[in-house]
Amino acid sequence: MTPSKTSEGAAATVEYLEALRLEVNQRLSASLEGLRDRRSLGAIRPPARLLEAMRYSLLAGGKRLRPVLVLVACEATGGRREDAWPAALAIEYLHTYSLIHDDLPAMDDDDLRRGRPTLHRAFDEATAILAGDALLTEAFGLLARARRQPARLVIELAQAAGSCGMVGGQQLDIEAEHRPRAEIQLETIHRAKTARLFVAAAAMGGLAAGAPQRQIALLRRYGAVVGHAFQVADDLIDVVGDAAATGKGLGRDAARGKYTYVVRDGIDATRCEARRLGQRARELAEALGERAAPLVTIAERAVERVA
Ligand code: GRG
Repeated sequence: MTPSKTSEGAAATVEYLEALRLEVNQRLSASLEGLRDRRSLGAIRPPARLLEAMRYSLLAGGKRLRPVLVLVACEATGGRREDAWPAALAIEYLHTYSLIHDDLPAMDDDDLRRGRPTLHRAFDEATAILAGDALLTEAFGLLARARRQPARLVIELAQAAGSCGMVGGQQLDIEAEHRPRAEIQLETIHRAKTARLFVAAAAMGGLAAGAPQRQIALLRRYGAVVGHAFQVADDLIDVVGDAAATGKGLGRDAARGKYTYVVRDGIDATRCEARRLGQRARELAEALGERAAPLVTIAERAVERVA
């Protein structure tokens, strides 16, 4: 029996993931400090209000799933964690930009995010748009400075986040609001909008490790299933979750008349699907061997809130 399969092993893995989450917070904070002193090619330093807005959202206490996934995917394929930090920080910058823009009046018009007022409510709409733009742009600056395969990392994140990925999925999601429900392909929307970033996180971990193609392909499959599981669980949590834990309140989808997995399939079938996807992600992680124990734990945790 491997250490991770004992209860002490599992507890140690959970502790390890928590330590990584805290280190992500520290490194995100330090990376913003680095921006404060940067003056590129004789231009200005970042304006204080813009930096303050970026900091407000970036350090608001998210779960840090995507950066932690980058780090443990790197280690699962034999890489050094140190080499994965640029990709880990970049994906959290990019994810935070997507949340800021998703909350804007032109999109979801939300008041709460990560347990406190959304950025456009706490600051103003223009600053929120610009802080999101700055985080998105700086994400690619971080990746370009990676020691190993920077161009491949840039391509991976650009494809995941752009018109064929998260932004494309967001557009489909908005268009779905005006379509008959029978025509809406929830899987297509969420594969692009949510799961594609998890695929990129896992793949970038493998790229930072210099892992062989076969392992990167396995990481991609794992990322796709974990990302899908995460979205199915997110739909369920909006109906049956713990309001305090979400940081954004419950019943938001229903209040907006949003078409979700729960609306389409019902609570029980959605819970069953979340469990099935969690189990599938576990199996894919196990195929990567013992070093992938943290990936197994992430698969379990993606759905444990609704299991
Ligand atoms: C506006 C370009 C653009 C894209 C928006 C990410 C996204 C696309 C929208 C967020 C809306 C949403 C509820 C998506 C479902 C799953 C999801 C991405 C939840 C938020 O991610 P968590 O739970 O958040 O990892 P934390 O705060 O923990 O980082």
